[in-house]
Amino acid sequence: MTVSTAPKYYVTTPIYYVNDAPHIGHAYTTLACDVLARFKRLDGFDVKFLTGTDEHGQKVEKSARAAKLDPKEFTDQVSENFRDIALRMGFSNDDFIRTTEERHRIACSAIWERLLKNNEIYLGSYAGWYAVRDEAFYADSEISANSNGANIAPSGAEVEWVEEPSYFFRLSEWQGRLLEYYDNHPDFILPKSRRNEVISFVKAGLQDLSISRTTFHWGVPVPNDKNHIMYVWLDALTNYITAIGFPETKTGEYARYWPADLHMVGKDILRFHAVYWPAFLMAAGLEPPKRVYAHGWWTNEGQKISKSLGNVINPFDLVDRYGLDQVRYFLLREVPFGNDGDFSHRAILQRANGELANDYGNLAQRVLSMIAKNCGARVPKPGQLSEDQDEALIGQSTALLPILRKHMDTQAFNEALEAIWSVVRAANGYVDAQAPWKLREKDPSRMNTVLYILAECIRHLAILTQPFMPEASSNLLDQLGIPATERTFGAITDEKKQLRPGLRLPVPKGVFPRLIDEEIK
Ligand code: ME8
Repeated sequence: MTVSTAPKYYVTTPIYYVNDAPHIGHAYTTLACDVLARFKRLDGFDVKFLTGTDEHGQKVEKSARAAKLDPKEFTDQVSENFRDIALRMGFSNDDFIRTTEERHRIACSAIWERLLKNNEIYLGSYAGWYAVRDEAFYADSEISANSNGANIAPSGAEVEWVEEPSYFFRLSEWQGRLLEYYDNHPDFILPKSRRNEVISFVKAGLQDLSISRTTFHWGVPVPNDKNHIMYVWLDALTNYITAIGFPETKTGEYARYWPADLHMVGKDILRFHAVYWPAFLMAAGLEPPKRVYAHGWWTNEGQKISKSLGNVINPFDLVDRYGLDQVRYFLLREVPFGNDGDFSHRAILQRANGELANDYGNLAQRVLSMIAKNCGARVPKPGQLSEDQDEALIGQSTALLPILRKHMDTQAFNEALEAIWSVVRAANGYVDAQAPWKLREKDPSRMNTVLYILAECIRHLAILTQPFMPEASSNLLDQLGIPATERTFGAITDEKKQLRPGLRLPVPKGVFPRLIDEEIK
């Protein structure tokens, strides 16, 4: 067996409920993780990127019943949609976990046994509110009435009164250790505003948590008591360690990848990840993850996205309409990561045409066509470089990688893209200022230098945009004659990997078409 000496990076998405078809919100979270996974792989990390589906619980059981299917049959069908979306969006996940798999039952039983052994669980009975939509218990103080007189949780989900025997987790005893953990790990919860919310919640005091149910049966059986199934959130959260071979902790993937570097989640499920999960783990004698990032919420043209409003954005349709790279770029560029965002067709069209077709696409197209026409379709040989013009642009291009590393390590995707675009704009400015088309007769050697500098700048850009826009970037790298082995970030820092003058280039073709949408004026 070869042991990798590369640093590791373990990133996870939430596992999605299979009660519904995947929509843009699910695609968004997984996209963010995909971009990070691709970035880290190109940067030499040994990456594990996990996504999957959450298939137990009352909500899924109810949906199966509504579809007149047995829950297993239903989850088999709907889980496929999430695999399909991963394929269509170009996600590079290394594993896809389903909580109905045997490996997961084994891991859930093992974490339960550890909690039991450590005296973290006791049998009692639960009487209180439960929201099936959120699969969450709520305190009396959190409940209000909506305009129809129904009782609702702060999330807006309707709650029902539940009374049943239940095992409890001694969450109330973890307040101090959780606060200490947040204190010692200031970047455990990002963004900062969300961290503060979690800290206030924990400071207000924690109740013991009901972690088993007896009134329905679609779940993982509690190992010591067959009348109970495990609470779906304890079951679901455990997926992050199931996928790396838990309960084996000493060797193999768990030893290599745990603690996870990042659990990416939406703000709706932060409490489960930043309070319950680290408490479960610490109580089971396991390490908490290194970071939970809670991103914001997408609305559609100003409205909440919901099936009942009929405004669910289907990512398949979006990709068909605008192209994969355009959708990937838009989602991460439009909104500062962490904030809420509003989807609009006009906005995606503007970005696809303005920033992709005009700024980036045109830059590449202009330069590659000039090389094809004026340099015999070969990488031109540069002459003497001028410090303030040529070296300035190359300097800006090579300075990008450390800037991007910094932004990616805080999940600031929009800032990473802005940094890349500042170089795209600088390169376009350089084309206009140098006007290489005017140098053909007058000073061909200078023209060669200018085109070489631009080609080198595009090489940097295309390598660095691969995580965001894999198709167009790889297309550009093909057009620059860059072999597959020279597309990692190592090729940016290694001077020997610079474009070799004389290399024959293929016929250039545009990578970002201008989009016309008849429905948008
Ligand atoms: O909560 N905007 O699954 P879920 C942005 N199974 N992101 C959105 C979104 C929107 N409008 N809608 C959904 C569950 N999301 C549990 C998770 S993890 C151990 C168990 C994304 O299918 C966002 O990431 O309801 C959110 O947290 C997640 O989908 C909820 O997916």
